Amino acid sequence: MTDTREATVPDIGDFTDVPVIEVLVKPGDRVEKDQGLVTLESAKATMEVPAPFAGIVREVKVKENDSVSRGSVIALIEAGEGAASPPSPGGKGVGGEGPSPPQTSKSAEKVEAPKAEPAPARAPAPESDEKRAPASSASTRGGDIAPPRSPPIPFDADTVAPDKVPYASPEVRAFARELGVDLSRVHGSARGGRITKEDVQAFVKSAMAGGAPAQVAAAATGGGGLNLLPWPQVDFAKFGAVEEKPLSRIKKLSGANLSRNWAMIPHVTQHESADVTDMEAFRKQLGAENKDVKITPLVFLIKAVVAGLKQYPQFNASLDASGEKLVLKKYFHVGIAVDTPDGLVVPVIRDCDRKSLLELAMELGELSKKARDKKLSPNDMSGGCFSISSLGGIGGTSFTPIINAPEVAILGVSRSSMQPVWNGSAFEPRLMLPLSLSYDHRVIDGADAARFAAYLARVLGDLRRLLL
Ligand code: CAO
Repeated sequence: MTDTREATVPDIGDFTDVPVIEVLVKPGDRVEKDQGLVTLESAKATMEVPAPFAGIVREVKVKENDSVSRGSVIALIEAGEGAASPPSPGGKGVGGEGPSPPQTSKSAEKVEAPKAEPAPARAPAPESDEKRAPASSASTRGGDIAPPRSPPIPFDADTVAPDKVPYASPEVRAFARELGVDLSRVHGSARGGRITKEDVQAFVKSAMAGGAPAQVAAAATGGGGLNLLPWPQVDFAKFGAVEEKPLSRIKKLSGANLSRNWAMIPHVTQHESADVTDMEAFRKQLGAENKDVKITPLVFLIKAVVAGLKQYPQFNASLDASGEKLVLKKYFHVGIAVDTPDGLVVPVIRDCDRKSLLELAMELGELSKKARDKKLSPNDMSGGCFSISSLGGIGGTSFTPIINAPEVAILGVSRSSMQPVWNGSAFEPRLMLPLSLSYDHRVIDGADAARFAAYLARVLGDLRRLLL
């Protein structure tokens, strides 16, 4: 007896009617648990809906450009390692057009796929088709193993309104990425506004002739507007033994974000130092009283940052898409950079102004674990107002963190150390915490940054100020 079940869209946060931009399997394909079935492109991120179990795809229920929400059925999968499979319907298969397999949804049991895997919002460097993982040549009893894929193509919701998701095939998207073209700016000439390769080419031509905004024209001509030399091509093996190791998916995606932010935001970093001797004594006392939760200096920093954002609202802001207006936020969601084996991610703790130190400590522990277990959802990583990047558990005396756009500032924290501090008549040993505040100089003046950083130092030096 066969065991055919439905694979459905899992919890994808607040999104509904999310477009399917790629169908990754066809009837007859053998899939492993967690292998991507389709790629969805929400307003915040691109995500794959993974297979909830291993088996043979019997029917694909969606096609490109369909819209799905939580619970929508993506495919019928016959569960199990040894599921017998009919031959794959010769190359045509995606979009559920192939012949229906014997088991249908009538007998299918609903199984929600594991949480969709998010991809940070920005495209990784394009990979040529040849460089992608080799297409499967292995034919198993169950059919073809769908080849491992390059990361989904992300969607930058910060520059594109959700109702303007660019309508283009994966090939056209890859082509646009290669040329550095933002598809949201390309007019689609095909039916229903679909963007063709020719549309992208025409756009690039127009950009080169000065018909597109400067940044796009610059990207399309390969220089990012900076008139840069090409990247050095070096055969390192000429100089000694080498080994090649592909960058992780998170590294590729966050790398693209970091490059954009570094290149497009005029960063300045203000360094400050806070006397945390008393704070540290209080932290130790709290830790002794609450052994079930780890209370690190970071939670005090979150509290101090929230107080700073209230005092200096221009730090709790973003430039709007036109770059001419500041959007001031009345909520206090703080992003925390978390180091994971695969790279950096920034989950967000919401409503930090309404949470106690202990609540923040618990949530920080949960989010860091979720990040390291690769379980963060797009929702966990969106909505941040300001980020903190703490390297205090590792070391260092200062660094220059990169702003997490569209935020306008980020606080870097290094390791506290005992320093001799002059108290007016003698040197006293005090525990000093180095702070590095990077800010977007288009939005924040140097004097305000110095005030904000000094304010943080004052609050951390005397936590009673949080009550003011
Ligand atoms: N000074 C001195 N000690 C510090 C400290 C500081 N500024 N910050 C943390 N510590 C201590 C903690 O108290 C803890 O000590 P105990 O184990 O004795 O209690 C130890 O260092 C380890 O702390 P932690 O790193 O586990 O916890 P955290 O709350 O400070 O940080 C997290 C949590 C998730 C932010 C952190 O683990 C992490 O991933 N940091 C890296 C972030 C990163 O990569 N940033 C760079 C991004 S590039 O801009």
